[in-house]
Amino acid sequence: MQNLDTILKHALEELGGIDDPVELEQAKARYLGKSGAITELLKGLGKLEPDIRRESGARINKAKEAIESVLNARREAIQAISLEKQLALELLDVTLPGRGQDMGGLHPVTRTLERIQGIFHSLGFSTVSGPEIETDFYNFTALNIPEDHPARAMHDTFYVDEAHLLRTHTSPIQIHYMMAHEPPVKIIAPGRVYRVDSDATHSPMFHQLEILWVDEEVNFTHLKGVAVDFLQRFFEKEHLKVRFRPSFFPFTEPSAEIDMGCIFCEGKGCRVCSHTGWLEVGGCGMVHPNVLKHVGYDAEKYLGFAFGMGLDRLAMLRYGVNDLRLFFSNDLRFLNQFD
Ligand code: 2NL
Repeated sequence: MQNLDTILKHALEELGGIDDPVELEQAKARYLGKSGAITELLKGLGKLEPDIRRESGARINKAKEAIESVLNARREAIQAISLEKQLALELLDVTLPGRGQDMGGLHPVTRTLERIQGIFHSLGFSTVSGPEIETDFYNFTALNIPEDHPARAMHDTFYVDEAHLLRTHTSPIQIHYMMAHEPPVKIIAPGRVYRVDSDATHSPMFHQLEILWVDEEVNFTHLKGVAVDFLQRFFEKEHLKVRFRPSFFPFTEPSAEIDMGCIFCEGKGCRVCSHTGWLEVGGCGMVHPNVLKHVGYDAEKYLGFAFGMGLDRLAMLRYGVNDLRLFFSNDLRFLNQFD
């Protein structure tokens, strides 16, 4: 029985120092396996006197239990260490749920343009585009804007070099188109335009939209009909009031400003319409004969109307946005509202 104490002491010492699972099972076999040290002692019990057998059996079983409990504790500790190691290795847990895919959305100005195009296409107009870098001729001269006109000044126009500039309006798109096509011309020209200007209502880059119809018998009533129909459909107000105020543009004669009843106060007067009950939405007129001549059209035979509007301004009115810069700052808190 001196032997049992030695075996137990060795077993506890040995098992306590093992940190490999295979080694642990091999050590277990040496003590508790078929011919393990403890098992051999149990086998020898049969040869002993009943009294001594009972006492020895109890002692051996107690030792066996002690070994088993250390063994279990070691097994758990080894497992915990190995899990710890594995987690450190697998920093990327591919079993976690993914972040999900956010759906993209169209920019409010793009949505406004698509809506506007839908209306004009239904009236038989086609969309055309043109270059953003222009020459003096397409941006000014062809549009009957004189050499000394203030719009040509450096402080209004971005010049690329002596001969090139960033278009200040979408009108040159229509000059290109008319020089390449004979009437009838029935087009809308949307696009980016650039001016040296920046505050809550002006951005150095903004969007315009112009409408042009040239044919043998186009007159101001066609202009009124198209403009009024467009505004009523765009703002979804069948009885929206529209008025035409005399104005001046070098490229149209006669010219007018287009106003519509304020959609925020229904004409009663509010901050948005400066308490006038009216909102300015654009300018228009009959194409000046000099413009027709510059593109090579017979100004005796053809007439046309044109009107222009700020696309960003239409988007602001439609969505109730009060700062133009929100459209161009790419702030997702703003843009996500349009998804
Ligand atoms: C405005 C005013 C306007 C036009 C644009 C035009 C184009 C050609 C010939 C004649 Cl090719 N006119 N465009 C005419 C009158 C007004 O725009 O307030 N735009 C935001």
